Amino acid sequence: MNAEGTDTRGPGERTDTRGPGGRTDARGPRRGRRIGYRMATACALAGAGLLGGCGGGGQSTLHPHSGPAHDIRTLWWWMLAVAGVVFLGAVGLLLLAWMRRRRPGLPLLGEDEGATVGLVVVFGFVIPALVLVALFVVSDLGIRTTEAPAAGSTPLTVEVTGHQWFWEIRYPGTQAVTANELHIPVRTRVNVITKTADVIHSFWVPELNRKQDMVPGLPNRLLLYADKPGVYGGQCAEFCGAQHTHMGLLVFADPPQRFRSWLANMGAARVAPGTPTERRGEAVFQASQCASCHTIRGTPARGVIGPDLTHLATRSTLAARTIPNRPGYLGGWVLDPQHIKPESKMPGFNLSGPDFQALLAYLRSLR
Ligand code: HEC
Ligand SMILES: [Cu+2]
Repeated sequence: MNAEGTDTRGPGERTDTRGPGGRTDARGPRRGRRIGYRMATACALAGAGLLGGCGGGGQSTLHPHSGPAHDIRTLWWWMLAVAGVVFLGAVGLLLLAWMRRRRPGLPLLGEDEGATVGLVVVFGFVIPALVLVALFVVSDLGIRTTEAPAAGSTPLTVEVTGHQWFWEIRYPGTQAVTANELHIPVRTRVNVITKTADVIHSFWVPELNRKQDMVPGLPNRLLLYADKPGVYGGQCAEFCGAQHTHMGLLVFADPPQRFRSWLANMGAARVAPGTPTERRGEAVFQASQCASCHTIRGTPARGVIGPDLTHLATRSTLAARTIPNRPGYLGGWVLDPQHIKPESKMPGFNLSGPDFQALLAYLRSLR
């Protein structure tokens, strides 16, 4: 690309309006090309932004992947259409009023006071009331598919508990506990029980179903179903404090076989450390307060303030989808979580080189 100020032509060339290329203006095509580059860059950036919105772990209500989400999208388009008609009607009346601003009375009706009052009643009350009641009936009573599944009607139940600011995930009937990455078998109705350990959160996976609040002392239920394998993004949808934005989750809809082996692994205790470094790392973990907040099944670590780390290395993201689960990020998180998620309940740790490396090796081994 040719940036401003890199013109290498000599002064003579500038006045030569008929160069070897047959150009009539030495500047014209260049400037044109520059603008072209800018347009291309702008388009590429805009495109990247759009793709970012619908790439892996998509999170758009307009890309449904289940029956309930389809119904929600249909309702969304209907609401937009109805709102559009009402809006255009109001704008039309405003334009009409403006065009006739110098003429007394109403078109067709003249200066009849009764007609004026009638119009105010119709447009100000009757039409809005009809439209709002109709949309209410359709959205609140019409969509049955988004309802919580009847008790015992699903082959699988998952318990998701909201914490400031991560999701704890349990599979009743198994030992499996994990965080922020919920796996379900594809094309299977799953009953999600939503709970909270502190404030009100809201569980929302837009491509699969509606939102479900997590209210203290009142477990709720939500149906999760994915019609094709994939990864679907979710987000806490109820403001819950400083790091509400960084309370994301991923739903993996796996083929049944893969789901079963994933669940079996999640239910097992941690893989015992295989190397001296990993063994040293486990000792550092037990000695550095980590164990007072985190559980690693198969070790004395039984803390419940932070996420269960028994199979940490199987997750693709850390800290509720805030950073990728890669060595550099993991190390950065352990040393200074407050930089990544200010106010989160995990303090930073000032660990020395070899201890720190051993701890990281151990955490990376928790498959
Ligand atoms: C005072 C409690 C506390 C202590 C002590 C603590 N943590 Fe945490 N930890 C948390 C909380 C809470 C989170 C969740 C933060 C979030 O996502 O908002 C967390 C998250 C993590 C995560 C990311 C897990 C995931 O799946 O996203 C790792 C890894 C981790 N801690 C490792 C450690 C290690 C290693 C130590 C010891 C050096 C430690 N923690 C000490 C509370 C603690
Ligand atoms: Cu929340």
